[in-house]
Amino acid sequence: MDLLSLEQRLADLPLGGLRYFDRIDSTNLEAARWVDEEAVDLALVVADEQTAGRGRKGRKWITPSGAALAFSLVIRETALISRESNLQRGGLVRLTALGALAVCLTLKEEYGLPARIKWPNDVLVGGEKLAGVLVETHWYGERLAAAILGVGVNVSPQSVPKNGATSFPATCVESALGAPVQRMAILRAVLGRILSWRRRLFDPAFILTWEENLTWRGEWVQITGENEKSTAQFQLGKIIGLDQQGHLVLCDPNGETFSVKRGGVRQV
Ligand code: BT5
Repeated sequence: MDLLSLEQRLADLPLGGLRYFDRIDSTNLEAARWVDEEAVDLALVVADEQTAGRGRKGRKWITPSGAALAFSLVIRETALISRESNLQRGGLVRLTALGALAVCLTLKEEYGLPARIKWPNDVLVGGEKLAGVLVETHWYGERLAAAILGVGVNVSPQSVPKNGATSFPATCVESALGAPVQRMAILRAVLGRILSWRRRLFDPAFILTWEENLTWRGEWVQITGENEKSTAQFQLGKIIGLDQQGHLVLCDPNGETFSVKRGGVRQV
């Protein structure tokens, strides 16, 4: 992977600029620095290797060289997410889902893999994590200046952290497929889907498609976050689907419905 071949490969996409690094701390951090230098909407940062890749809540994301995809897209059309009506409709959650859905649909449609989204931000194949999404916001005072949509995809087996290095089993595209794949082809396909679904972020079809691709629907899971009353740590529920804010909707063992805004799920 290098800047020239990336530029050629992505030439037909309406990107707001491209920065490529053989090695960087984190593409999300670089995108934030670029926002400070006035990055425009759809500016893209790609790295071959990350030395301080970021997961949610201060967790780490591992990206060794030559094996994975790590990129961040600057979203400056923040009206998209910060307009009051859109914030109430879960603008930022939808942006996280946009990344996960684009990876999930690419794996299904281009590679025939049975990919699923583990709410809210992971992409699984065969119950193992193959990609993660991290959306971070950049504020000037009280004004949302940009959102940064960061996506990491494990492509070849060297990208998969060793046993015990992750809290959840991990895999990669090539192991799931049993064949070599081109990182830039995946990047092109994921970006294409991000761009086309971004226009439909608040359409009913977006939540529906996201819901269709959720893993563990109809199954019992444990919540690893909070519900609307902040009391759902480890609460047991059967996944029903999503509401219009992109919150996960479940029913508890008494048949009562509840929703979860933040956190994650794990199988029981
Ligand atoms: C995520 O967080 O899954 C978000 C990952 C986002 C990474 C992209 S890469 C481009 C951009 N730049 C960045 O710096 N970040 C974004 P979370 O759900 O919190 O999962 C993190 C957990 O996943 C870690 O604590 C590990 O257990 C596990 N993990 C770390 N690296 C992994 C990998 N390569 N494959 C599978 N699991 C991994």
